[in-house]
Amino acid sequence: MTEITAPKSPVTVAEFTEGIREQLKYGQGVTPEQATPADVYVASSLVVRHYLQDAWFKTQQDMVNGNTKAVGYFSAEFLIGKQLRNALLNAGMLDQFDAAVEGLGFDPQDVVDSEYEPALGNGGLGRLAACYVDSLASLGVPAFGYGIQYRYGIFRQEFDDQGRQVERPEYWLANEEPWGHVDYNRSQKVSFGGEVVEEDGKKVWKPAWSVRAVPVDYMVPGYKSGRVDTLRLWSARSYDEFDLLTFNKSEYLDAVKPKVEAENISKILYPEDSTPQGKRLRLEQQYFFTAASIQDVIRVFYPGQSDPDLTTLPDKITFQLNDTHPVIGIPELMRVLIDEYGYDWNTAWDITTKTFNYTCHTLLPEALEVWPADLIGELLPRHLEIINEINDHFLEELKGKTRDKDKIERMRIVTNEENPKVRMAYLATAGGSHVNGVAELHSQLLKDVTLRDFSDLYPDKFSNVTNGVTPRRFIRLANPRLSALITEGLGTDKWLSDLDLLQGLEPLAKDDEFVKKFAAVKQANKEDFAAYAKREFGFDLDPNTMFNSMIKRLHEYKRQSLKILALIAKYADIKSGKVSVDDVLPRTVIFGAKSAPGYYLAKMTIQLINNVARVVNNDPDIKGKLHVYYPWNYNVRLAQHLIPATELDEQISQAGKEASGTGNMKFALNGALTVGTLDGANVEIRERVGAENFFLFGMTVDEVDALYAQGYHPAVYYERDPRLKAAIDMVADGTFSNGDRNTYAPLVADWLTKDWFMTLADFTAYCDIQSDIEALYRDPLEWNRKALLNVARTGYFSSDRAIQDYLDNIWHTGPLA
Ligand code: OAK
Repeated sequence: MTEITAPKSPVTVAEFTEGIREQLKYGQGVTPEQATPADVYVASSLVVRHYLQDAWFKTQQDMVNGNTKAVGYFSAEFLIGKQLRNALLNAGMLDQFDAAVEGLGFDPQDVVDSEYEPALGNGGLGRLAACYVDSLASLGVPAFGYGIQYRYGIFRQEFDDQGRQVERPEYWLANEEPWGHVDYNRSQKVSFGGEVVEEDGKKVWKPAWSVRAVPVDYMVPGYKSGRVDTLRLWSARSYDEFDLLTFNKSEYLDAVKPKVEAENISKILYPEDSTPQGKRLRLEQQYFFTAASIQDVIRVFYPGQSDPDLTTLPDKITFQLNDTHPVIGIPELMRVLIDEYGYDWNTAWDITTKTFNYTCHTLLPEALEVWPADLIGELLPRHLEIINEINDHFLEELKGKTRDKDKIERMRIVTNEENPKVRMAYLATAGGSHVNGVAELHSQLLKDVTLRDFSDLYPDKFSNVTNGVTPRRFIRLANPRLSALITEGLGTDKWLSDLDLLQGLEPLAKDDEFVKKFAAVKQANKEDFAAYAKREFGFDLDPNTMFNSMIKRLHEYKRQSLKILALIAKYADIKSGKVSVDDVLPRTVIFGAKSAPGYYLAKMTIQLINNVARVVNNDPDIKGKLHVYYPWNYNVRLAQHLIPATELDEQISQAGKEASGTGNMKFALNGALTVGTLDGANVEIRERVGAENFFLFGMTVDEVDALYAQGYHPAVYYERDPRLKAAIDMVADGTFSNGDRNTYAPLVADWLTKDWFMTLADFTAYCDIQSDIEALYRDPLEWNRKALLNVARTGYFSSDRAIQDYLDNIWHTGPLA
């Protein structure tokens, strides 16, 4: 058994200081007197990396030599957020850093703030992947996160003078980035296009062009585990800098074209989230990173072997496909096994299906990726052949399982039509061992609806792993005050690696003095957030109002419209005198959300929210009782500031549409109460915190289905509830568009005639629950008691528990010895 020690860390502040001085001198070429906070940031990051290096080596060596199966987490997105503080925490160097930096005359906050946030994801799926690699390393499990190092991450959101979203490029690599280690010597070749020919009775793919996949490695230090895993993000480079022949003719742009085209592959993250797309470049990206990763795994686990025994691959590593984006990896592994290593079909299929598993993260049918077979054939002709063959074998297998011909037809991986399509979710389900959803309700709906035929015939493949979030980033780093109070209450800080220990806070909810301390933490966090919002956005938040947040992607199903309509209804009531402003509970509503650039109604909703903010915040009749703020460019950093300061969290999607949600977990763990529907993980959060500590409203999945079946007419609800009518009329009459009735006409028309996610049908219930919320808020002790119970009872939603579930039920592996 190998003995594991915690990562070697600079025990003294003096050592950390000396490390920074050295890096400033030899790395940055500046003296401490000349250094800027950004220089100190780079130097400090390199010091941390330096101290983690041995543990990183050792983890890799033990992984290759050890007897524990590793995990390869394949994801098109890793929304990792800022690295420095997280690495310091996990490596046990936070205090040394603070003291060293202060000793050199810098404010640690300024240094940390110099880091540019890598925004390599759109939302939930990408942030989950980042939490999962943190937990894998913290549990001591050998793992690779495999993805793409996009040159441009999710766009930087700005608002124009009309309140509309404007997308700006997010060039996060503009400054020195000390975390990514570019490893040119371990690059891989990834090829595209061309044709398949027969040579000696064998299929041979003759690609037309290739790109060089260069790994950029990020350390993933485990929290107190002594282990450092690897996040390997591929960057696309050209093999040919330029075409000399063309260049000689002085056609510079043409000459560099191949380089530009190759490098385009990793240039930009697609800004879609749960919305359809079908871009060739996206397929290129998907193949690029999965192909490079599969070759890399063979290089790492079978070093120097020209004839490796790849039947052992499933014992060495298991691949988790984070939604369908990396599913092209399945035919790629088949191709590698058959064409490059000479395995027969059945052996290759056995290895492949034992190696892959698939997690689905959506319930929206339009978000399930389907690729035109033609496009796959053009880019990856050999893969299309293999996919067709997988389809044929699969249909044969189905014939042995059922006589229901319609069912077999419905389950085709490749559709039977003039322009056939490849259903990636079906390919993933057929080509792997396990399929899981991300919350109990979601996993159930996958079995009952989305993948019903598959679950009928392969019931054992299906399971659930309810999502989780890392307590290191989202409690300890985001909310140091609450962390200190939890540690005080429990008498230990072990909860950071065993979040179930939070249950120990339960008795303290009866202790008024403790509850008051808890309330004081929240109040201080609100004040901090107000100062931050002033600094960053120029907003004037009043920390003596209720802080009510809704942060997530802007999507119709998430129903930001419901929130804004309810707010407008309240405003209308005050304006019309139905409600006296003096009776209104002071509330600050904070939105954070990006919309996909081409999503018309979502973008119009952003504009509406901004204009409601403009009107309401400046209306003297409101006497400051209602405020709306929409900080632009919602990202991980903003989440870390806002979540600890929030008292009421909105999880108000239409039941049956939000696969899980992870913001809901972060808020509950930071002592916010939730107003929500029975959707995604809300269901499990409510079960755990208790119905009396959760504001439930709205239709259930069954009620939604019944209403659709019966025929949904949103205008009926508009006529029925005068509050709703007043709110919609106010949007329609130009109150929020300087009198222009056209601005929001498409949104109003959609609400009244389509309202696909039944915002109007849930409006009355949503407004009604507000009186419960406000009555409780008027009793601060009771509110905080319930909020504390939310903290005490949500330890289950740690990503450590989620990863343990994957280890036990799907990956069948564990920590290194
Ligand atoms: C993105 C692209 C395609 C399909 C799904 C997504 C996505 O981000 N889904 C989100 O995943 C989160 C993590 O599992 C869930 O919490 C969200 O409910 C889900 O929308």
